[in-house]
Amino acid sequence: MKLVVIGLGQGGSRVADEFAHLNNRAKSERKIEVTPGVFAVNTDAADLSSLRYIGTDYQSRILIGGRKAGGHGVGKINEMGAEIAKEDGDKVIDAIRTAKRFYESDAFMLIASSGGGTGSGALPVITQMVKDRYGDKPVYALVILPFEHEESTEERTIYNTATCLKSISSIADAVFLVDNQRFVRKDHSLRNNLAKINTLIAEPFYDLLCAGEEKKPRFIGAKVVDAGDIRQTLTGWTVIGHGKADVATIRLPFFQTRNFRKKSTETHKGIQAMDEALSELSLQCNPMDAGRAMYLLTAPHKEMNLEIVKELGDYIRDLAPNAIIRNGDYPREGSTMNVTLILSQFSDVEKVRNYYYKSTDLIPEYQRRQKEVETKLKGIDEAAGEIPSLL
Ligand SMILES: Nc1nc2c(ncn2[C@@H]2O[C@H](COP(=O)(O)OP(=O)(O)OP(=O)(O)O)[C@@H](O)[C@H]2O)c(=O)[nH]1
Ligand SMILES: [Mg+2]
Repeated sequence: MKLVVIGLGQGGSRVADEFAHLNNRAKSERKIEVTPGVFAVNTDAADLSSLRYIGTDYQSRILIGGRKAGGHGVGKINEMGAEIAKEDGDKVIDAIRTAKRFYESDAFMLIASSGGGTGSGALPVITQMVKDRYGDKPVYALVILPFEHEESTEERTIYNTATCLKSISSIADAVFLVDNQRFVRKDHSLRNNLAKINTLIAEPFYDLLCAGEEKKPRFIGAKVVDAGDIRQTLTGWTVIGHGKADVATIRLPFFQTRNFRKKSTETHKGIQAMDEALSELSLQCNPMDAGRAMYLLTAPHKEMNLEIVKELGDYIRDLAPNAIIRNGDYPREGSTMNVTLILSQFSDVEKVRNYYYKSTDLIPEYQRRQKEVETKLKGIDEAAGEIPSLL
């Protein structure tokens, strides 16, 4: 599958930059292309300059809100991010249109963090514009949810997240949820290592995007996962995970026979990779609530067999009994067995529900503060009443 990727705001642009990196990898390691266009959009000029892989021209790194934001962001006010996107969104649409290879793409992927101002506000607005303009291609969103410490110290983060999620879920064909906090769970040092987290966010998409683009017969699986399968799977709230198991073994001659123990070891490795994919899902969720699922097994040819694919299917069926399950295999060289797992069409996501509850409680407080600011401003205006104006 080929994606046009658009990163919005700081977090969104940096993760989009990782997709541009994945594309470079796909080109050099596999001679295929997975992202014919990658763009970064921000109100902050310095953030745009610090990207590494996205083209450096003004059509690839797009500065919006020039006058309003002065090139310095919108300071977490996502209403302002949305307003600027409405005014300057044409710049993004123009850039997409002029991208040389845009017509080869199968879908759009728009990426933003929900807790800030620019990305959170611009995501639903630009998604809407892209959908209006290119209605025939699916438009997916990837939303990066804030760390726990941000939620507890700054309630605006929760409010931004709730408004962003509500707005994007009504427009995008599917919304990938990625929880920053998930990456800190195992490795606490990651809290201060956003670059590493960004790599981990993009990584699970690598095999998934490459599988259907392969041209060399020896890398084409018995059941290829192509853009059509992915499109059929992705709808509504969605999570993704990736896991791998090492299959490098010393190959003694008697091991190459049809030894049943060897076969069960392979199946075991497949389950091990699937377990890791499940525990590494981009957001903690209950698979019972998923309406669709897809898994892709990527492994050396000789390590793959129908039995593993079937075992993995049975495993997922037990965990997600309400889901329509799709699968595929992708033979590659190397010594690892990889599982990419997508769960989609969630009927319930506890974390999203909690954002909505918490920010509903915040609305009266925000309205009170807004009124207070207005009254104070009025007071100062009144005090200036008799002073002559220079205008
Ligand atoms: N994973 C990840 N999260 C990030 C990154 N940068 C910021 N965030 C998260 O994104 C949220 C803040 O949003 P930003 O993306 O910085 O904000 P913005 O869209 O640039 O908007 P403003 O700066 O307010 O104009 C917080 O929850 C951060 O933890 C990043 O590079 N990677
Ligand atoms: Mg910013």
